[in-house]
Amino acid sequence: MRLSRYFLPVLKETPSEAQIVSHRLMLRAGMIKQASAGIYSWLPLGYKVLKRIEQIVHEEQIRAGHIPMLMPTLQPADLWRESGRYDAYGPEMLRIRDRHDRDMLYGPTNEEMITDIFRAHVTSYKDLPLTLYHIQWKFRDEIRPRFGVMRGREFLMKDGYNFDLTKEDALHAYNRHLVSYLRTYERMGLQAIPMRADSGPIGGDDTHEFLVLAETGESEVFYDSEITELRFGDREIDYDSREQCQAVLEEFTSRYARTDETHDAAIFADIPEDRQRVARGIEVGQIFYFGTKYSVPLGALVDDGQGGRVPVHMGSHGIGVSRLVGAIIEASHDDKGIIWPEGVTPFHVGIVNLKQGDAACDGACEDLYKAFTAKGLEPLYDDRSERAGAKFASMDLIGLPWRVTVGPRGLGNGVVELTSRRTGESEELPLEAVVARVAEIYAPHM
Ligand code: 5CA
Repeated sequence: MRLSRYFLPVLKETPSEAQIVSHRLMLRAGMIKQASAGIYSWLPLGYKVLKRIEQIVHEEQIRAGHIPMLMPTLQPADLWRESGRYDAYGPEMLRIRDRHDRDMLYGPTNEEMITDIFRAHVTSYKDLPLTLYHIQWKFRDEIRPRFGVMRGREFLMKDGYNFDLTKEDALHAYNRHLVSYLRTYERMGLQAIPMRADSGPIGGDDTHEFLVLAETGESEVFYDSEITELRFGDREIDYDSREQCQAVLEEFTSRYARTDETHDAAIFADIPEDRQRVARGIEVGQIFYFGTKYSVPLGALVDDGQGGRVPVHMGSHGIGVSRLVGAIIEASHDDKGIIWPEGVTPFHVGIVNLKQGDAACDGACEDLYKAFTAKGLEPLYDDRSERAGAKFASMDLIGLPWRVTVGPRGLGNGVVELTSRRTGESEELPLEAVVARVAEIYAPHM
């Protein structure tokens, strides 16, 4: 993409309405524009990051054996009357009446709708296990939408639902989700710690939230500092293996880590004092096992192969896709702007032309642009006739992890400069070498 042809409405002033850094930076970098409280348009740069996050979520869900689909945003109220949640959900649910006076709602989550699809089509244990998921906009009429996309009213969620014959099978699905979530967040450059939590309106006994530690997080968390040393890394896992998935769950829940809802001061006090941590975190996902809470009232039964019909065991599993954009920025920025992890960056590399209109500089930038593109990388070429300082400031603000600077002096020596946004360190390389170097950096992320 050439910046002169792009739509990147960066703001010079710091918006006064934004209280936390991710919200400020998303507005300043021209990623979002508020439409009304807690409802945002995703401008091109923000939309690109959102799509990258979605793509990682899809890849990791499919890797775990889960099946993508798409359910609508509007749901009939009658389904929620069947489960008993139509009244229970309260004022967070946006209720709508259509022209035929039918009660509808903008879905805050999809347990009822997916169970309705399941009961219409699945009648036998032979079709289990089954995990379906979608990535779809949700609406929760939050009393205090704030912090930009962090606590929105309309927000994008990945929500998945498992259907299993037995509790043991459903707990395997729970563990499988835990493993796939660990991989998902690490690919985004995040450490998200599973913490024992409360199930709230979704229900059930077993639930973990995934928290990214950040001072601006809305949740108070208590943990043993040893848990922050755990990494999933690039280990291979067989998602069908109960033992392997269970072992990962045990490893990642072997140290104390809880949100304030389930915090137990007595157990916490037993952790050596120098390892006790009280901090704040951003909840970027949650997994639930709730057994037959929805399958019983909605009548989602299967024949069990032994002459009986039994309600299926279920769980649901959510990732806050749009919230993640803010969470990643909270975890990765400096006073100049955003620093995107390679896994989610909107463009792989920025090209800054220090002397627009100079034949050698323009030619070298065009060559780089073509060479990066041929390697499957997306460059953002700042081809505007701006001062170098302004070009650097924009690049720093929008946070591409790598920048190539092309100037007449370097070109005279046959080199351009490759700079890391994270460390600020630069190295001078010939054109072909810089392309190979950037391609090598991104190889694990392609
Ligand atoms: N049905 C279950 C799992 S699919 C469910 O709805 N879980 S949830 O309520 O925990 O939401 C899943 C994730 O969505 C949360 O972990 C959080 O990251 C994100 N989320 C929830 N509310 C908001 C909101 N108001 N704005 C942005 N993201 C949100």
